[in-house]
Amino acid sequence: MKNTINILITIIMTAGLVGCNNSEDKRGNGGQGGLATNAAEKVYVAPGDHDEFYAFFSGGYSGNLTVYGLPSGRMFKEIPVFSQFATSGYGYSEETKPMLNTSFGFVPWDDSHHPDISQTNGKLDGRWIFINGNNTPRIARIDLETFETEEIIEIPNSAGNHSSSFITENTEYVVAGTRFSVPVPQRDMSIKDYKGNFKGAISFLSVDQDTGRMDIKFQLMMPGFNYDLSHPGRDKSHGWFFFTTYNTEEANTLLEVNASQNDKDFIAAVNWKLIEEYVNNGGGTKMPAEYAHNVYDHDTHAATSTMKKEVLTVDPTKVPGAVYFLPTPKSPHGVDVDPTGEYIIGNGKLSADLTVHSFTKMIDAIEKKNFDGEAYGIPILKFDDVLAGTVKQGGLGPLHTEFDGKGNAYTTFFISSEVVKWKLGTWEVLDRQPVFYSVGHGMIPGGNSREPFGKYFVAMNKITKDRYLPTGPELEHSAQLFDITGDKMELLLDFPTHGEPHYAAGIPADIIKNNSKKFYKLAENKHEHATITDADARVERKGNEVHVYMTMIRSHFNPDNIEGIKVGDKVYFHVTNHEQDFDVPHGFAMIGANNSELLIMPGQTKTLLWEPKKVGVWPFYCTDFCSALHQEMQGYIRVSPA
Ligand code: CUK
Ligand code: CUA
Repeated sequence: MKNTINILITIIMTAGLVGCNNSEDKRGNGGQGGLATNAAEKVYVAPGDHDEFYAFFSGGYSGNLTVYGLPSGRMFKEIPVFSQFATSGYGYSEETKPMLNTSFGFVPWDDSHHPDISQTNGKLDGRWIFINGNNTPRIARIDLETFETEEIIEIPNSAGNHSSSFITENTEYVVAGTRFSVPVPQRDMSIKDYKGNFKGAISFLSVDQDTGRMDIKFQLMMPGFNYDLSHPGRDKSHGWFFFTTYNTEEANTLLEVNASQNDKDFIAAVNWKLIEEYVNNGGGTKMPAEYAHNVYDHDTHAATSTMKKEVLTVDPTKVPGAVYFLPTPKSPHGVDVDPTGEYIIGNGKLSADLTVHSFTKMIDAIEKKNFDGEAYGIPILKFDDVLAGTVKQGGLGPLHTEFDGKGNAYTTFFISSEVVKWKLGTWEVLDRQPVFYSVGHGMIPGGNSREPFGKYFVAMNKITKDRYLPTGPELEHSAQLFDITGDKMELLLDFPTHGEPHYAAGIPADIIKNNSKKFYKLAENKHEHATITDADARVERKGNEVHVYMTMIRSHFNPDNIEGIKVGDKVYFHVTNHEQDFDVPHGFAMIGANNSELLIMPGQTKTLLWEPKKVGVWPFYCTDFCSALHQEMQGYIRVSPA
């Protein structure tokens, strides 16, 4: 019977996707939803004026983070995080290569899904933004003064770090999860023996409040389910963290019929404060685990990579009261906690309804020890004991919920391509608007904090189809901006995004714009190969390694004629930008270099490795049009036979 239901759902999903392709008249209401009559006025940011919000969109398979303005939908920057980025030389320059180091070696790509901005007392504070790498499990921290990736830490014992990088309300912890449970420690074993033998590690990374540095405080070794998404408790539920699970059947092949046999999977409620106490009192077991911890230093303008050797693990059954399971229907995807911390919303992606659990009822049920058995020693709470309510007829394929801070919730529905606004507590549907098409996450600035800025809702749609001029088979994804200040959501704007944004984090521009760094002070440059005065510009040979200490300023390089280089040498160009003003970068490009160019900010030093293959006289030049004499910013290197 259940298999039949699943097959039915598959049919509905397919039909939903086909349905959303129906080419209605895009000028009519069918293609524009509830378009505001004064939409243009509401998104218009006059030339020279600034947007009200920053919005940071994850890049999905681009591995990066893009910065947009709201309400204009203008893209300001792409911040390289997990992927090599030739535009700035990130991951190509000698200084940034260590950022992409892992226990698997150099991994210059990842799949980034969920950015989250640091908080203090449950409010956005704009110090840092964190983002997960899904594929080779990692978490990155980006500094919001420099908008540069400062730290990447690998997560051992896990695979598919998807339920990440959500943070607790004082940025005490950033969390990492395991979408794909794996043998821990990794070993050669039969895949068929998955059930009962694989583990799902949930990692809590402490964050140093001064430097932002992350450290894996402990890993909770959970049963081998798929831990999909997570959300921290807020306010009254601060101290708890909630994780959705699917495949609680522990099937080793997830053809739909196998993975969705259970009518209900779980939301795992983790009392991290209790585990923190247990660990601080010497609890937990250290186990060998290799993982890279990469840190970029803004004084030396260079990254270092350290390979860590062990991690502290915690068996949840050893800490009574630390973990409970809340039954939640139909393979929940997103889990979201409202700003008061009372409601825990599980979005069963194969369901039409939303399940809302009550934190207060959960605590009561725990106190009464009213359990519905256990799974691997972890108590299962009774569904009816923890249920606060059900949002009926919401739509089809609910994925994620955001909050406006005024008692309303906004849930995205992938299959029925719509956003549904509903009331917390009464579960009444207040409004629904179509989106084009198949929305994943939505985002309200601060929407996952205690104090959302409930002015705009951004829908991040998976399918673009006919929304823009066609660009061949490959299209950028489409975002849609809604005004949510009235009773009904009003569509204001479509804009393309970059890569595949799964989630975004928005913040009022005022919180960060005045702290944004303008340039690096040359006098404070502690790069080991910096050239601070022109008199120090030089070429040094050490065996077959040649170090060129080069300076650049409008509009010349020093030195600009270099001889004495031989085929087979390793030439390191350490280039220091001597400009001391906002927005005067210079570039450095070398013919035949098999990496990239460098884009060097004022006061900064970057290094390009060049291994000349051919005898001759070879030019290099500045890649950024920096002055009227930009074209004069060039030089030559003479390469002689080995
Ligand atoms: S996920 Cu992509 S739509 Cu990675 Cu948060 Cu749900
Ligand atoms: Cu420097 Cu162009």
